[in-house]
Amino acid sequence: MSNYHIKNLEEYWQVYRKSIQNPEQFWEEIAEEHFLWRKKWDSVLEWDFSKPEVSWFKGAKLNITENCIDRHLATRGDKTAILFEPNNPKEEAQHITYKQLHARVCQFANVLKAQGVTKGDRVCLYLPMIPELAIAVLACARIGAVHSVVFAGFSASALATRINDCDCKLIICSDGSYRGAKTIDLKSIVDEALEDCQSVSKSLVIKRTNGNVTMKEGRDIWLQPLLDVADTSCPATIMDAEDPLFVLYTSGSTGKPKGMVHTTGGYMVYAAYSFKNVFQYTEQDIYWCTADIGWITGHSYIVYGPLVNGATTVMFEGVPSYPDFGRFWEIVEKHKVNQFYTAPTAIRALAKENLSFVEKYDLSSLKVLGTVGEPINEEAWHWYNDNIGKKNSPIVDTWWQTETGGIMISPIPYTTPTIPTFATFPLPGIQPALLNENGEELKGNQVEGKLAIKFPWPSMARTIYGNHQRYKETYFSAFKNMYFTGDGARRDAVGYYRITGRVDDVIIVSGHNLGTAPIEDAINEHPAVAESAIVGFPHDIKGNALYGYITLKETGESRNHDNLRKEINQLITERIGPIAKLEKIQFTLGLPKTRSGKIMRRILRKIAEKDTNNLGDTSTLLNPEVVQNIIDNALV
Ligand code: 6R9
Repeated sequence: MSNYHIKNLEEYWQVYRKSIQNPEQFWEEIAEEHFLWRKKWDSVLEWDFSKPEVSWFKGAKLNITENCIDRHLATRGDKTAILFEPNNPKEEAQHITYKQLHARVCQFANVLKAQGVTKGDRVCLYLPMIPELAIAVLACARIGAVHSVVFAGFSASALATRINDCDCKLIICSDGSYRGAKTIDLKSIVDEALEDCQSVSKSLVIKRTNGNVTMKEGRDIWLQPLLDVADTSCPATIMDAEDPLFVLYTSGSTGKPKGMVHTTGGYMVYAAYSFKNVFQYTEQDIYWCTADIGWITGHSYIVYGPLVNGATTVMFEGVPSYPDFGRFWEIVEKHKVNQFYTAPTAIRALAKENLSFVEKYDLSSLKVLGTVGEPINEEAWHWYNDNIGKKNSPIVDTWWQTETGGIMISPIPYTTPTIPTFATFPLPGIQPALLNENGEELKGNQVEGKLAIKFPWPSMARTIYGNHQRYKETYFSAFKNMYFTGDGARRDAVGYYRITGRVDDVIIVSGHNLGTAPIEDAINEHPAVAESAIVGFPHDIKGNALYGYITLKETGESRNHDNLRKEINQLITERIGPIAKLEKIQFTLGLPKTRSGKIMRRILRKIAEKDTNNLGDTSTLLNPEVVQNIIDNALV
């Protein structure tokens, strides 16, 4: 039996038990068999959650790019590593083989070296989803520089905050980016950000849109001419397993964004292991994750996880709605995609559109469908299952976080029977716990509480850049000797986990704990509803009452809003009980979302509480315009 690739439920249990009984032996066997180390570790795991300090494979030496590229060259040199699908469907797709990727990463790494970047330096990447983004990530890793990718939808001030927080020495950007019908002038955003960034002395600029840009003398350099003359081989800098690989920012409920620091050895092992199992990747498969490399999902499951496994990973530059709502499915057909991984928000947006956008395409290549980022509501799950998977492709509802580095709770397709809205079982090596308000662990099944993790796993973030104290307070102070996720979950009769949402979204109404997700599920079942978000607001008798923000489908609904309110509450009563009925229902044009598609309930909560003077940090909002509209029409 191999620990590395699970193929049935019996094997899952055997492997899971082993991973709990003897975690060190479990991970050591995997690390030994499937990766290239320049030197083996002195110890597999050392940990102390009270400090907190965790190290995996201490003393080991490696370079992650040798695992992603070099060791595949003999057997997979001509296999496509990165399959690039441009924004414009008329522009040809690019197939970058492992050999070509090797040459391009080496050239890029040599350019970085020539610009004075050395091991340990932080490099900011602010780029669209073009191959150079993945290549730049790998080029940094090649020479031991720490990449800090900032999603290229962030504003200049958000970019500056992130650059300054980790003192980046250099930035890699592009002249512009294509997003659907729009062309965005990225370089001027970078110029504005750099006004406030003293640490950045150089900016390497990639040509993508050929727009007019201002190049600042002595700072800005076009990348291509440097690449053209760079050597196509570059020895990999040998790193310690616990050397930082990257910093990636995630927003907390308060304060400035947290720069989560991930290290090299453990991250590599876990990203590779979880990729292999959750997507059941086999050698000839074409795998596509629609996330942006600016998020953790892109780091672990577009770049590192797939490449360490020698996979073909699709990179898509565009958006699901361009040139029309069939674009995703057109790409699935065109490249015969086998595994498709996306977010519930994308599924809901596409499910609103006419089914003919799906039916036009042959989706028979699909074997596994995945979702990530937020709880998936039942209606969206069924739409995905029925219309995309044709009930033949298991849906893996993968729960994890920027902080966890890799997927933590997820079905294994063709192995774990799936149920809508359940992330099901923890992956091997992951030891979840549910806790009550007093911090006591709830044993057994049929329990609900706060979700924590009791034992280290290889890809956990090791600290917050420059602020270990905040790391300790945020994640290791709620419960003794456990990592606290900030999420709540229920464990059902068979031990399946269902994520109930952020615990800060739990609303206690008349003494009853209500998760936002199941109520929103019920609301979304109404045929007129596109999307919804509920929050609590203070209520004299109940303690809290529920305020629902509901966006209707764009079907020209001329329905009576009062009737609609009654019908929605009737549905909630049916699905959850009268306790979950909404006190107030406001129909909205849209919901405030972060750039990664999460509804910003914090803002909606403030509006419901009539506290709109200070909405907090709104720099990560994708659609600030809807906020004013919601305030203007608020039922307060
Ligand atoms: C990978 C990623 C993390 C938060 C997490 C949780 C929510 C992610 C989920 C899910 C329910 C899932 N979340 N996956 N909730 N079901 N399958 O999204 O990382 O951006 O850091 O967000 O997203 O609330 O705590 P990140």
